[in-house]
Amino acid sequence: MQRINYNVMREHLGDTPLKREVEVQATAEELDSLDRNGFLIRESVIDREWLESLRSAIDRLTKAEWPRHRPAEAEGGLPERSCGLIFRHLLDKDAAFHDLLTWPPALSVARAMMGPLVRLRGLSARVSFGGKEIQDSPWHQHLRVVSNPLPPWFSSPHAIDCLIYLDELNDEKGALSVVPGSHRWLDREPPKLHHASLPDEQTLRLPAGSMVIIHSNLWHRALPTLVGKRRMIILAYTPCWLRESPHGGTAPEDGLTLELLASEDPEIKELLGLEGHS
Ligand SMILES: O=C(O)CCC(=O)C(=O)O
Ligand SMILES: [Fe+2]
Repeated sequence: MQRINYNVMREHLGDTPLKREVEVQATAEELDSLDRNGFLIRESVIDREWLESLRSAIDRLTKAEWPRHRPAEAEGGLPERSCGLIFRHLLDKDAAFHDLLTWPPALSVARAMMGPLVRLRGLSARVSFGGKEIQDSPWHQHLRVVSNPLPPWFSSPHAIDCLIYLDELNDEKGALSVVPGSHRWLDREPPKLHHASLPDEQTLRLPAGSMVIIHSNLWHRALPTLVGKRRMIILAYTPCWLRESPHGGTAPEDGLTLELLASEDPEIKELLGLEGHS
């Protein structure tokens, strides 16, 4: 654990400098490894009670959104392979997810890597099942904005995805593979629709309630769910002057995010992308 005292320099605007003290829930060596390898493992960081509450919230969402996500199932017209079910805008859909927004094990690491001013890029979930079509994800990365050639003032994209596993990450449920260091590769992208192994991949297996923090451009894939149900949440942060994820369209207008905003807390507004940059 270490403390970073950030001072955002904006005195020329007549404001006092914005001071922000961050108690980072990671050691300097862990942050260095996250920078170099692109991922950091947090084993069993979610306690039983919170895990049960998050699982129930995901189960409620699965039930509510099933017909919209799986219309073909009723007609027997399933594809041979899919990602399973992806839910977006979780803050709007169930208050059980609200504590994730400022959860220090994730947010403090985001602020240690990207500075004090970060915002939510997205809060989504993926649920996959065994015994249906193959449900997995091919190799991919999340910030697909890198051009060839790279111009001199290219802004290297940075964001962090906290992959939170509500069920055990194992071979039955589908492990997670990553290619260490691949978030730094600006001259290539993951092979298209590629599901098989890649050289130097590392496959992670972890207890339920664990988190893997990745740079959003780390090459990664989820292996197929063979048995039962696999539930995971993706909590993503990016510097606050960047935009939220375009996936999933605009958020519901009268969603539960309004409850969070009702507190008028400037930090919450900043995390939701409404303040913090000038
Ligand atoms: O399910 C996983 O382990 C990873 C999911 C993922 O990479 C994604 O949905 O972008
Ligand atoms: Fe992903």
